[in-house]
Amino acid sequence: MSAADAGFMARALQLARNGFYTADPNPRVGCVLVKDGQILAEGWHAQAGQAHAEVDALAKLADPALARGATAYVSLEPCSHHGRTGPCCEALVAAGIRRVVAAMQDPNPLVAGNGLRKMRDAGVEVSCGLLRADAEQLNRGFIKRMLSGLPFVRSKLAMSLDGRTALANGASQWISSEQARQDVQKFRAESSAIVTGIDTVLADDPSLNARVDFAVKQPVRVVLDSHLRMPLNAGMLQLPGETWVIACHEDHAKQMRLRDAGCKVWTVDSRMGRVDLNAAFKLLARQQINTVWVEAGASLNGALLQTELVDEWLLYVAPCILGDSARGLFRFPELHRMEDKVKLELLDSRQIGPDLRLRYRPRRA
Ligand code: AOF
Ligand code: ZN
Repeated sequence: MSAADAGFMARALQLARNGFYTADPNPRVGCVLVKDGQILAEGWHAQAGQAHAEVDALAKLADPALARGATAYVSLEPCSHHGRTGPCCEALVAAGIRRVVAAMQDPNPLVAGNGLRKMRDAGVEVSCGLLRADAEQLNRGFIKRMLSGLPFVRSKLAMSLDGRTALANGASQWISSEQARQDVQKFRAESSAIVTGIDTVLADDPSLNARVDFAVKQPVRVVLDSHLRMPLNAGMLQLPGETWVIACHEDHAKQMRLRDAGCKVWTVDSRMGRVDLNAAFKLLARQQINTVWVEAGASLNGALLQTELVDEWLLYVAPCILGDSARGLFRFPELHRMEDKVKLELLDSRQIGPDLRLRYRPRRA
């Protein structure tokens, strides 16, 4: 691989980002067609059901004949299956592409190396792995869902300097700054679903949508609601977009009323009388949810802390003090030994307006 190859792949990755907020549940993919060191056309995958990146790039050629003998740089292995669109590996071969450089294999079991193999079999020079780490970073949710059957999960927390998230009376708006809340909107916008607990819905009646000034596929709102306490007049039910309720108790009359109010209602296994979180997140992955953004209270976050479901904790720290009668971030059983403390690893930290944003991942034993 030459420096020129890396440069063109970097461009393909940049193009993939054009679909950052819209490609879901598909991966973000970019493609550059190059001949004699010159870019002939660029493409990306904008939205499920629309052209894949390779086909988009081929369609943008000034003349289809230009593709003969060209090299295609793609941030993901060209697909080999008939999905919502036809197989890209065949489109590239048919167009006369001589060389394909892919950043990574497609983890989708329907593809998983078949696209690369088919192109090799057709006589195309194929390589894979250039800037792989960057390509993987771009589609962490899609990759995790395909490989593990679980979504990539981030939970957002906001606290005062003394580690409190709400007053004793429950008031929690607003601890963090306007800038931090804007930052949160961007994370919401890049997520497939926003998950919360029923207690948060009952206390705050949140809208759980992405309020941003660019085009976005709105995340699905998901309420974990073991006993179907979801109010039929919840504000989110009046908003555009989908609301899903995940319960573990059957109550057919309430389920019907919620469905009439526009919700999708799912029932999963229970664990100690509550929604089994593992079952709930597996269900989300089966419904093509790649990435989950959790905005919940101390109960759900405490429960999540005791699972291995969360990949990252985003903690906004505001420069204020709420005092020791205010509530903490996580509710879970009292620890008696320091050895039992839950450990996290700091990934990065950043100042957002007057606040700090700390990003952690769990430290698995
Ligand atoms: C590509 N190029 O730009 C993308 C690919 O059902 P479909 O037709 O929307 O296909 C979706 C699958 O295709 C997706 O799960 C992933 O395996 C692959 N995505 N492949 O060659 C693209 N977005
Ligand atoms: Zn494709």
